[in-house]
Amino acid sequence: MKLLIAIVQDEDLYGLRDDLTKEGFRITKLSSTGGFLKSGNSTLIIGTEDDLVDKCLSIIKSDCKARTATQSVTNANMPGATYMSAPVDVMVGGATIFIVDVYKYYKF
Ligand code: 2BA
Repeated sequence: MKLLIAIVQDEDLYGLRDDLTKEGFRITKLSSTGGFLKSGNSTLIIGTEDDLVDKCLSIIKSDCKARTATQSVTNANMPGATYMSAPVDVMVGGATIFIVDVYKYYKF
């Protein structure tokens, strides 16, 4: 058994959640915050059998889109430009996924 930890953008969450549950995947959604943009995203915990991992990944891949977000970066290094901030575009997602082996799985 594998545990997929998928960090996705909130914009993709509802379609993805529906598609995964329709295909029989069990998911837990956690509200999370990215360390860099400090904006909300969603983390899905998905426990599944080894032979279903590829199917799960292909659903996530087709539902989660990369987007550009603008982040203000403060630059205090330039003389006379103390704490001026400049907007910088960063590409976010589709999805960041970690896959880990499940040592044991209990359901009581
Ligand atoms: P954030 O940390 O808010 O990062 C948003 C996007 O900002 C990232 O997109 C990346 O393009 C950029 N970024 C992040 N850290 C950066 C840095 N130190 N310098 C320059 N650009 C940086 P993604 O890579 O697609 O990540 C989307 C979200 O997935 C992240 O939100 C974070 O919540 C999570 N994530 C990504 N990689 C992770 C990792 N290795 N461990 C834990 N969470 C991760």
